[in-house]
Amino acid sequence: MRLLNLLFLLITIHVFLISDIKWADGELVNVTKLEMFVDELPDMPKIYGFEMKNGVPISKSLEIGMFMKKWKFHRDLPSTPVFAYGTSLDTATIPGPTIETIHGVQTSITWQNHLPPRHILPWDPTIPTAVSKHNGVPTVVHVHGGIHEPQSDGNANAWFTNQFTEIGPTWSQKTYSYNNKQHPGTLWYHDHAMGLTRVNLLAGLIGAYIIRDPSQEGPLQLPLDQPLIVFDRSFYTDGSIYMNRTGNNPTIHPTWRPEYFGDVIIVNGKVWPRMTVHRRKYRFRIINASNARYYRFYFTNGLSFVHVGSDSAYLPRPVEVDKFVMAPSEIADVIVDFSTVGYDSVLLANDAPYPFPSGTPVDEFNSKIMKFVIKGGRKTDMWKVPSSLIRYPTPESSTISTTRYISMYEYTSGTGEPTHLYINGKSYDEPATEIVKVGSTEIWDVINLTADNHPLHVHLGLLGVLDQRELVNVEEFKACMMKMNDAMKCHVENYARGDIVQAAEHERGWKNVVKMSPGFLTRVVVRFAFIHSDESYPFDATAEPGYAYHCHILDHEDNVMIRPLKLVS
Ligand SMILES: [Cu+2]
Repeated sequence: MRLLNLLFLLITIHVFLISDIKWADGELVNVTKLEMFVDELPDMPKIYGFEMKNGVPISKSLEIGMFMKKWKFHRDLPSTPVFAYGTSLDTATIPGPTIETIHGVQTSITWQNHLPPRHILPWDPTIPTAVSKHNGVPTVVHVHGGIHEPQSDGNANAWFTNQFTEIGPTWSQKTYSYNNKQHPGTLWYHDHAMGLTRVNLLAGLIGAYIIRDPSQEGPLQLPLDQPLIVFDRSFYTDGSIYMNRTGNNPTIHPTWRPEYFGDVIIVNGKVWPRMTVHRRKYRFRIINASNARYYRFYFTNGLSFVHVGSDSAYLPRPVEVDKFVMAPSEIADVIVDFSTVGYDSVLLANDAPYPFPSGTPVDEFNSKIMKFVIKGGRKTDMWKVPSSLIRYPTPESSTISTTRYISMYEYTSGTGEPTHLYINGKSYDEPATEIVKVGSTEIWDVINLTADNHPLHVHLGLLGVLDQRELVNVEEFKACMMKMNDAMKCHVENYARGDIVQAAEHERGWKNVVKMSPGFLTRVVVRFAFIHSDESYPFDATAEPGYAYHCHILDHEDNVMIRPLKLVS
């Protein structure tokens, strides 16, 4: 009898596990049925990475978990299973809590994986992927834009599963230390596990991280700020997140596709939300947390954006624009002045084709982002847009030690469908070729041989665009590069002599991500030192497991547009 009971129990467990494997399926939500602007924009909870002692901020240790829970993305959509960051299951949110830190005050975070044995989204074991031998979803957290020790940088192979039951080959510590000694600004944290970045972020593992420096920023008297984390998703009618279950080359990669695009646009965890604002200035820290979607933001009534920062760094002076493009992972720090608006509401809209720049035009749905409902009369607005902000050494004046070529390739199958993408014709596993000196500044000539724009992100370093040169006879050059994989031997100088295009004015400061136009050679200064002081890094940047640089279209990064970056002294 006991044996029978045991057998029954085993069968039950087996059936449970099998049913657990089943990923969401069925019919997609008809987006025309989702009414726009019915949910209020949430303000994500704040977690403080410091504490006050006798009026002075001192360092603090935090524990932040990753939880599976249900999240309500829209009034008329059933709750969605997600992976969410938070201090508890109850308080975890999509996006996760905003981590507030103070310049120069260390924050230590123990990231805890409380995720279930299996992923809620289909992933693809045929691309280089972190795979747990038993059960468990591999995760590892990267603070994007952070200048941190390699052991706390979120190396793709430093992953861990629930309770640290299993760890990746480069895992070294449970608690990450963030010194916060860099320039003040907007960063964001997200998962970075090998081959799972696109699904782990799609499931919800994203959040904002802010470094404030009251002595530098106080005198600017900028308006109070609000993060706006923007991403696109599609949903099944049962509320679960849609992720394709079949790849574009299913015989090679069963589920991987080159780009994920969703039907609806989500801001701070709500589909097409609305935010009630007063007639005054607001500061928005806009983070594009989409897997692959670019946005070209504009207000339908012509209201403008005043950029005060680009990615994590302030600009030397404000730059006013009517429209601007954001690639995945880019951050725009903008001021919007509602004080003189003659309307009761304004729409934030998008007209960027996908893939960018020459893909499908936007439709009625993915062209809408959110609505600002403007309440009341004109307020006395104490906030200012100062004529100058924070000036760092300009990218041009840097002392350059090395120039290197970085080439972006896309490979296709016999049917012409992309199978994988590489940087410099190499996979991630091949030894580091970008070996850079701590404290140095280099020029990277980035050659984009593909048809799409790619956002290049360099861990640890800061980027400054010099210019973009159009390639002439690009097919001839590409043929040579596909064969030789060597810009010098292929005489790049004979091809990089088309039109010279300058970066947009609001993108001429120090950045963490630079958009690489297709068919262009983009010259970028890469600095491996602080920009706000001459001090050296307060950690050993040469330690293992080193850093990485990669395309921030997550579906590209996973397969495998990412390369190791090694620092030496
Ligand atoms: Cu890419």
